[in-house]
Amino acid sequence: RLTSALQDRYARVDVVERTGSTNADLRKALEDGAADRTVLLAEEQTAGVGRRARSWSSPKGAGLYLSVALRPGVPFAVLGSLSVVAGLAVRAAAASVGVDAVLKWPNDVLVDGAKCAGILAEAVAGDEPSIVLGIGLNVLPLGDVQPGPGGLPATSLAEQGATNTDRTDVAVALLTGFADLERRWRLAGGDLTEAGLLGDYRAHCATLGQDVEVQLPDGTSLTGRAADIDAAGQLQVDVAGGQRHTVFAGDVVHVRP
Ligand code: BT5
Repeated sequence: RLTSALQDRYARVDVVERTGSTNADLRKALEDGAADRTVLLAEEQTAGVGRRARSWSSPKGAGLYLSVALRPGVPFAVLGSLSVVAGLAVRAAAASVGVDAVLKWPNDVLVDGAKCAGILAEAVAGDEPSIVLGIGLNVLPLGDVQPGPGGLPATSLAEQGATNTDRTDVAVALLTGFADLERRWRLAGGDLTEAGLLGDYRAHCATLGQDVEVQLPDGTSLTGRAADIDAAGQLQVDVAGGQRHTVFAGDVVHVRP
């Protein structure tokens, strides 16, 4: 059902019972020449990964664990903004089953202060830049999960009152919506403003306007006001003294809501 519903939008859709990580599998597949718009969905992951070597809890049948391999033909430098596109697609899929989620920059989808989905974009430089976009979306309750960065607990669509928890239906909504948004993004050369997506992101981003501490990948951190998101999906932080910093990647910890 999934494969036939998606055949117009994707070159290939595979569903497997179990794998280590769908992102790792598609990274390898891209190296081996996989087509643009290849999807892999697993019922269970035994080594699901988050960012910065964290793990993603992926018990059998509880969530959607899927990745999309893309060769979008946009410059390597703007590939990161695809996380924003994916966040919007997850938000819309949750909304389609009656769950109102918000986005926490750069890659978390939250409902009621808890995390129901995470996004992992892994770009590969080269003559033809490519990217694997991984999405983990909790549909049914997971059991015990370690709270994430900033102490975020986990939740699922079911626990948030979803009107439909059929994972195939949610996967079709998510991947259909993502394909349509990604097409717009691609046609705009990866520029979120051009694609008309920045307004939508701003409207649903819970990070903007907050006093935040951003833990940067190099181990340092930055404290200030999350002022805006730019067309490349980067966070603009106004620090004390009035300087504006552009943050490409990091973990946001809310200082004061
Ligand atoms: C993420 O990392 O949020 C990105 C997660 C991406 C997962 C997908 S599943 C399909 C594809 N294949 C993969 O192997 N990965 C992708 P990060 O922001 O680093 O958050 C990770 C943290 O969230 C962990 O350290 C836990 O504390 C917490 N966590 C782990 N599993 C969770 C879950 N299922 N739901 C909510 N929180 C979780």
